[in-house]
Amino acid sequence: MTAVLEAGRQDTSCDHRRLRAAAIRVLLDNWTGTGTVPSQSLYPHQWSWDSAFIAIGLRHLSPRRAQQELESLLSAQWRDGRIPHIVFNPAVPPQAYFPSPDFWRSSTAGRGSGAPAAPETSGIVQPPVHALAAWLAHLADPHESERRGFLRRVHRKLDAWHRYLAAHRDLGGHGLAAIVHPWEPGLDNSPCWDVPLHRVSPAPGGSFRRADLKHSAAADRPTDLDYARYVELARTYRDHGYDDARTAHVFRVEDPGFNALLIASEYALADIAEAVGADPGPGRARAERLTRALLDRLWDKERSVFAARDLHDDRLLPVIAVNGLLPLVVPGLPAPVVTALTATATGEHFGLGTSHMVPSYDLEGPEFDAKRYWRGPSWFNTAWLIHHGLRAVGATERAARLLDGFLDDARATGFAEYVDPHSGAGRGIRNFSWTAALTLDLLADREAGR
Ligand code: 9WN
Repeated sequence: MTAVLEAGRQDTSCDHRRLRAAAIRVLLDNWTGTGTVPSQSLYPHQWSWDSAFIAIGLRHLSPRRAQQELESLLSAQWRDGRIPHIVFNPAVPPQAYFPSPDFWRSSTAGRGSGAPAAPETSGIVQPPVHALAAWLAHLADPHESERRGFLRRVHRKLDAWHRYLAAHRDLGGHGLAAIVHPWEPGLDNSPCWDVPLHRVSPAPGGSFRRADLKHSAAADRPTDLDYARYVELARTYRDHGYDDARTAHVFRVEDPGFNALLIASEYALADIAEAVGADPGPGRARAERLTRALLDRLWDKERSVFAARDLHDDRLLPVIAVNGLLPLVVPGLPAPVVTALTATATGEHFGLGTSHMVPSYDLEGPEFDAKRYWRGPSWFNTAWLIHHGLRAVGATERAARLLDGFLDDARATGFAEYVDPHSGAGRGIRNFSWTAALTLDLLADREAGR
């Protein structure tokens, strides 16, 4: 018996070693010298929340590289504090990704909002996971971080980023940050955005050329009609100088995922402030205020899940999706909310424990599609966040099972972008950077016995 157990353990550690080596290979291949592309084919530039997740994994490989990943992203920060969702690599041909720099025109159209003269960037944002990533990157090697003055440099920039969200994005006036484009929450094609997105008149079909369908199956990606709406929204924002006060923002939504990550990052920013000798009080106070607003505005008691609020009519959108589970990462939620949310995760809508990881959308919802991105498939970054949320609320057994499922799916799919929640089949592209990075992070946890 002991021999069998011992052999099983050796198999696992050998599998883990191979998985770790494969994940490192993906990150080395996708490193450009200053940052990491999510994918060399589909996403050949630097993306904002991808870089945060990538840094969380890179810290196990090279804490210094993890710091560089975040600093290269922050070097494209706008003067108003926004961190753009894409930082374009000038060496990549414009036709490799759409919308390309000549669509966003950040250095000219965004000049009034403080876009840098170079590099070119997009003008929208993505979820603020950066302070959390910076704190974790620092903790991986505090001496190296201290030697490079990392925390001190990023503290000011991350503080400006959070201030941008508080000053320019509280479009509802209740203390939460609003998103103004479905690409901003990172869950681009989620059925959560269907109602607000359908108010947007699509850009004319011939006015742009998609690049994504060269690399991914059409059945996995958004429809042409939704793409035309994304383009129109971005064009309108651009034509108003990316100025939130001047743009009418037809699409404006308070998203529980975006705000939950902001809260986690406000706490991390407070830790960073304390470490550099600044006052952590304001960051913690902001986190507490945001938590109260999240509960008041976005907790859908009837459905036992957090939901997005459409600021067009100030109503909760009755859609159950994975962004509604992400507040599990928020410290100090009331116990009844945690109990109800955990029950929702394990119930029929997400099937945590029987699904592959956590589906991006309600398994029983009318829009469920196991293939199309963010309309059903499970993603590795949301699974990683929910794993940590479950651990933090003491659901350790469930968290451990989710971790095992994550590692199995990463291995079986060659670090896919997302997977079918029923079959586990990989979808989208392979060798996706945040899948590899978060694999490294969870392997490190497993090795440490967490
Ligand atoms: C648009 C890069 C990004 C992720 C998003 C994911 C997808 C882009 C796209 O890829 O969005 O930003 O072209 O579909 O939805 O979460 O950051 O990996």
